[in-house]
Amino acid sequence: MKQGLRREPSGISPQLANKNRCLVVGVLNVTPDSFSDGGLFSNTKEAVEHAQELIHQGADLIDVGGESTRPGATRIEAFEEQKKVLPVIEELTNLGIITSIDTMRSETAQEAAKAGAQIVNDVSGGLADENMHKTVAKLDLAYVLMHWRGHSTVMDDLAKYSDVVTEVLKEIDTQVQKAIKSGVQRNKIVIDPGLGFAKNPEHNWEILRKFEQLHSLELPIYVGASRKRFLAEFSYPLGSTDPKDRDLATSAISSYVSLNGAWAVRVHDVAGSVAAVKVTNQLRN
Ligand code: PMM
Repeated sequence: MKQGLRREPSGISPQLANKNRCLVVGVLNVTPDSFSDGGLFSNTKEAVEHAQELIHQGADLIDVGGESTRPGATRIEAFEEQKKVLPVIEELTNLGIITSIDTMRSETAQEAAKAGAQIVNDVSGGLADENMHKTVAKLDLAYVLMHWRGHSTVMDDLAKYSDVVTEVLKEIDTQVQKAIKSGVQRNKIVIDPGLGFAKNPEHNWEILRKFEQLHSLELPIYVGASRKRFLAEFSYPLGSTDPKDRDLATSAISSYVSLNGAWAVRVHDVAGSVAAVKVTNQLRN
């Protein structure tokens, strides 16, 4: 198998840069309704404890989000989002834990950066908030720019492609160019194909099968496959509909994308993906 070169963004903490392998990002959704861990960690103390547990399992950093992007989810107000994520980021920063902020809002990205977040993870790639790119440029942080076509209420209707990989790459490149025009340094950008966002299961599989084409933009690659619907048929126990039972399948995806040069995987079950990326790193080196 042809293995893609693993790229990483510049300006990230040496703690991350020195790993020299696919990073494992632990998901911390401080939301009442995220589809996979919804409601469990919605107060600061519990959220911080869960993040510490993920770090204990080997997570390299924690992605903190306050707004659900579950299919069909409705939006919350910015102040509500910030009320949930900012105390958690502040506390994790005080504990020496590296965080990214999962938000589509420039204002939340800015406040999260003040609280200590080191990476902005924007599932809309700058499409949801016209000030996001300018804000990221000013903050001078690494920026995960995900492929996105519309908010959760409409995204399933937007899953129409004649050639999914080509179109996703073209749309990502458009946003990359816009970000650069707004002052974001190209070497701070990480791209993400946005599995499950305006994509049906077959679209996700097609993107994964043709993963090496994602390297054509010569930017680091981030992958969020964890517990998503397209893994449902590979649940264990077989036939389970509980998203947690997609963790073994998620680890299999982590092995595959790590072997193919992903910069990072975003996962709920950290232990499985840490084992996966460490094993595949042996094979890559
Ligand atoms: N997926 C979710 C949330 N944030 N961020 C990036 N960069 N990529 C993703 O695929 C992604 C994301 C949705 O999953 P969740 O509700 O389980 O957190």
